[in-house]
Amino acid sequence: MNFSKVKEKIKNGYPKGTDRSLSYGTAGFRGPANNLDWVMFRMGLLGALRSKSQKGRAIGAMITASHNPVGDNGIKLIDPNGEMLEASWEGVATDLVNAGDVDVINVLKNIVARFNIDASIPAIVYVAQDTRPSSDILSAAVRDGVEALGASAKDFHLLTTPQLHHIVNVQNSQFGSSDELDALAQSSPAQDASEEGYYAKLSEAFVSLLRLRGEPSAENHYETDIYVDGSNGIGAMKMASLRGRLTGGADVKLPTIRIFNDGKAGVLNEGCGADFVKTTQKAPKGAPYNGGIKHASFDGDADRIIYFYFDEAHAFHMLDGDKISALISSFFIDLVRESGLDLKIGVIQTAYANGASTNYIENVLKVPVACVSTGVKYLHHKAKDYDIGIYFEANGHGTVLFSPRAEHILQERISGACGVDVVTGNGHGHHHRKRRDSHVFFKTDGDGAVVVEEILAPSSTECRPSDAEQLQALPVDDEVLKSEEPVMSTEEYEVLADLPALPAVIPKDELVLKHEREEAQEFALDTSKFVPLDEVALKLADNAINKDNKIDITGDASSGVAKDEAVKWEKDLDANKIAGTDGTGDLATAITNKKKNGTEAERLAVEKLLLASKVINQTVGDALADLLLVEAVLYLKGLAMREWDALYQDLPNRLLKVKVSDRNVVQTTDAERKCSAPSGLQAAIDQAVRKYHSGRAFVRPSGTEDVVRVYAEADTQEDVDKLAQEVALAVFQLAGGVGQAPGR
Ligand code: G16
Repeated sequence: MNFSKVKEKIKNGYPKGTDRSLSYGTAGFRGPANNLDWVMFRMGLLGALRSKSQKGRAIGAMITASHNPVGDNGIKLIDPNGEMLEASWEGVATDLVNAGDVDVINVLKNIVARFNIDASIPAIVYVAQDTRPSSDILSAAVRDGVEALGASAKDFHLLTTPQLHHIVNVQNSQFGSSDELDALAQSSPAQDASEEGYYAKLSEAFVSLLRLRGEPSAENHYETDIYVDGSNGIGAMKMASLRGRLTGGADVKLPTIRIFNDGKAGVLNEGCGADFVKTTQKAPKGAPYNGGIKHASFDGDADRIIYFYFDEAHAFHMLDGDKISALISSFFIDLVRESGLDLKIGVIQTAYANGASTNYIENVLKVPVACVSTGVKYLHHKAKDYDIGIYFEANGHGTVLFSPRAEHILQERISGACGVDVVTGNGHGHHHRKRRDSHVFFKTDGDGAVVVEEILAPSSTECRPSDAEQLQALPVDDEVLKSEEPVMSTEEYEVLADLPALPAVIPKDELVLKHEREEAQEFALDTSKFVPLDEVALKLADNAINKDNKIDITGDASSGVAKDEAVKWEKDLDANKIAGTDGTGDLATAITNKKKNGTEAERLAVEKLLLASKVINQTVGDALADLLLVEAVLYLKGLAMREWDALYQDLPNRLLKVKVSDRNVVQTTDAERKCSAPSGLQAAIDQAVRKYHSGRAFVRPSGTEDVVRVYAEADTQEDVDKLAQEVALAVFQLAGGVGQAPGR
């Protein structure tokens, strides 16, 4: 790799601007904008290397300081999947930025060696910026860095942070996991990897989701008008563009969105925006005080959203990230229950979550809650443990993640597929047929009978333990037998056989269900013949009924019914008498009817889940997408703001910040709920907390500003204000506070 241009640029354009050590924090690098051009240049270099290390996939570089004052700026890098930069590269970024000018080339060489980077791979970095006055010049510095390494930079100019995440994700997902990326691939941007593609995806899914409401009941209290505080930033501009794409027919009532703090007059984040509303618990300037009308505030780069409204007495009520999380969780848990699907839902919060919200989600909604450290990367990571992982920070930063398994199941349900192939082979080796993503592995025994070896299925509900038995027992259609031709090699079979097993084990036949995996799709074979599982079930039920005129409905092979479903049925029906007592005289018809009746509600729930998964931005928290999702949920549930607000009552809380000479002297543990340094601080916090009923408090160093944050909660506002003051004073005294002591 040729570094001569880098050397020259450092010397003549981007000398290091500080001796202070910087670190790539929760939101990349951030600080006063007048001393950041050299950081940007180095991040351009890093973006180019990261792209090369990812086989030339596009990397994002977003220039923003989000909620910080207008004089600050910053940069966050985005990985090829559209998510935050991988944690191991954060340290690399920190090392590169802290290197002296003369050491930069060596650090770059080390990165190339450490990650085994092929310098010849063409690289590309997608650059975008928020509306800060300093963003133009800093964007040019990033692009200079990218180009100094011979890579290309594509400038998207003004975007919200989540829009860039989305575009990077879409651009790269067209290549799947293919290794064959080259310059040609990069220069062919995916059609929808664009701002326009973003609007199209969100608006289409949103309007389609609203259409699923059906006739509103008399009880519908949805408020159509919403006022959006754009924090005088990029969110205002992009909300206006999105609003322009929201069109529907007479069958759907779209929200009327009005935007204020749109940047035409006010200053970015000054007295407005999500951070201001959350921390001061006050309305932003410019909010129209119309009783009962709903408002939403975005932050400076539109990745956070906070709702609020005024009641008839013009009193202010805030609905923060926790309330959004509670609303969305109740929506998703209801839909999952209605769909009858086996999808695991979880909610992720941080220590900032109001205790009342955790209590509501865990004890009323019965959804498990996990607590992790502040910073979207931690929440995002944890959310991947679930099929539907809902994460929101109290500050309004959050989204919902659908696992590949969940998306697959939903897609399968919607396309009406619950099918697997049943095919026999020629008696040698293992054979495999596939319809969509269900795979059956089988072999033939000496007599030519089918022995099902295992089923690789998208989910345990799609292909249940009893299915294997059903397939074994199924009289295989001669036609299907004859049509079989593709054969898998034993080696291919073994690759698949190594896939991790689901917990569900079929004891009788020692068959193991396995997760559908990307690799398996490689073996997709042309199939025209298959036997849907429902048909298998009915056929077997028929067989069973013909044989002894009764059916065991507890989920054994002959019933063709999933165990949990069977248990449900058993409560309603006397299994042994079913054919005679339900009036149909035919169990197969009874089963068909039962399935049909259940299906409409289930299908509607599945459709809603699928569309909701498209309304949201699954790469990162997104104020625009979150606004659409919240509006859709309120619309479908027919809820007014006050009804949403009444889900639970927030415990009074207070957020303060304390200026200290070095915020890193404060260290935390237990997802930031306990303070491990400086010594004595946690004891002081404990002592203060003990004095107040329902008291809770913690402190943590900010990742984006030079301060230590204090959070407190208690039974009354008066008590919580006192508690927060006491804790802030302890921080000031024990952690090197500067300036005026809190409360003095
Ligand atoms: C950034 C992160 C958020 C995090 C916030 C915390 O927000 O993206 O996940 O909650 O920082 O800030 P601090 O560490 O200062 O408390 P943003 O919106 O500023 O990018």
